[in-house]
Amino acid sequence: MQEFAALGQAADAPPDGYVLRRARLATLAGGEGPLGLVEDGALVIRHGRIAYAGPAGAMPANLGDGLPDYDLEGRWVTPAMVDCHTHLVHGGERSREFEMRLEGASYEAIARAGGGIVASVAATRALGVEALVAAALPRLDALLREGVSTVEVKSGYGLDIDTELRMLRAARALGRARPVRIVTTWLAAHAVPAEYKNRTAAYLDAVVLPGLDRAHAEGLVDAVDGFCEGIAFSTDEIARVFTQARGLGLPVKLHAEQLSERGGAALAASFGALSADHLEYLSPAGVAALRTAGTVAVLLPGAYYALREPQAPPVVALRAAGVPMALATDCNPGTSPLTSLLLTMNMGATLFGMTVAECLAGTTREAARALGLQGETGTLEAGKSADLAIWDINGPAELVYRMGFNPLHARVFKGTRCLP
Ligand code: DI6
Ligand code: FE
Repeated sequence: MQEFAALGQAADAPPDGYVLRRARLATLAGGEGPLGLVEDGALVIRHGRIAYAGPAGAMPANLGDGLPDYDLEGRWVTPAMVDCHTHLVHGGERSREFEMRLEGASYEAIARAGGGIVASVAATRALGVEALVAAALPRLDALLREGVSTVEVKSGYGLDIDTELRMLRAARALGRARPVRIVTTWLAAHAVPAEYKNRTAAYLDAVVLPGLDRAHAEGLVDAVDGFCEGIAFSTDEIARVFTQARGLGLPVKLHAEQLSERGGAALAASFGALSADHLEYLSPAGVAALRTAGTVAVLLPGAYYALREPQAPPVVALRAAGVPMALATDCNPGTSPLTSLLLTMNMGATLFGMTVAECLAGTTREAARALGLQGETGTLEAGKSADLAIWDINGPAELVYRMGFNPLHARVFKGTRCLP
């Protein structure tokens, strides 16, 4: 049996297969308790996929025959993490607004005064694809260093067709620049740009809807999102965007009930949305609608924290209803300049009252579900992509408990060991 470090890295040819032994597993599927724990575990990886994950003693005899063995020396293995809601691609930063909020200005007041999302638009419009990639890479690398292997990236800081398309081209380029799975989302309905002020319908007609057709035709878009809010788009306006998405066969998701209750979650559920995100002001009727549709509630404690939002999302009601809950960074320059999914889990527990198991499921299995990738990643199960995070910890709770500490030992993406 060899040391795990002997397994070739991303640059080397991926091995046909190998066995990982002396592993402790949190499979998030079969095993003990809600985390699916296996104390003396083994994994068989073949052609980048998991062929077996479970007790070493129950591994089918011939499965690992002829494959090299690697020793994890009792380390913990979880599914690689999934950040299912980010605005990773954008120009500039907004630390000045942070200072204004410290001086007492509200997010809505800053937005109405020409700051907010619209302020990041000019900075993003100024950058070409390469510069957008260069700006996003340090943020992506911060996520990867903590064991993330799948990242959703939204457009929404271009608000004209060319820049929105450029943002998505940059997102796709990130997936070629690093060993990571990038999932793209069309979010032109994020804000109304200055040139369409008070002409929201015209903005939808001229930019959001035709741009979506183009992004789809170019293969740049995996899903469609919008911002349903008093300072952004109404449910009727979002319904137009979602109807277009449905016509193209694209799944939808929505920023809903973040700053006020608008019925966005129920609208999203009525379109069979993959997820409804934020949800601080979600009503009981909204909870019921998500439950019926099987829509994932994506909770974003980074934005809640940065805005010092007085109301937390209704975790108790979501849990009682059995709505799947995911956690994501919402990495964006305005309300969540956060690039740590580990800290996000700590915030989910401390600020929202989620359990350790909910936090870990929320950044793996449920986050994958929020992207429609539940068949591909997010658990340690035979048949899925071999996307693993290997940790130097005493137990999974330590991942949620610590703040500002990164115990990642190694990351495996599609079976290939990557530098942390
Ligand atoms: N909700 C948010 O928290 C971010 N977008 C959204 O729809 C904020 C984006 C920003 O302020 O730049
Ligand atoms: Fe967001």
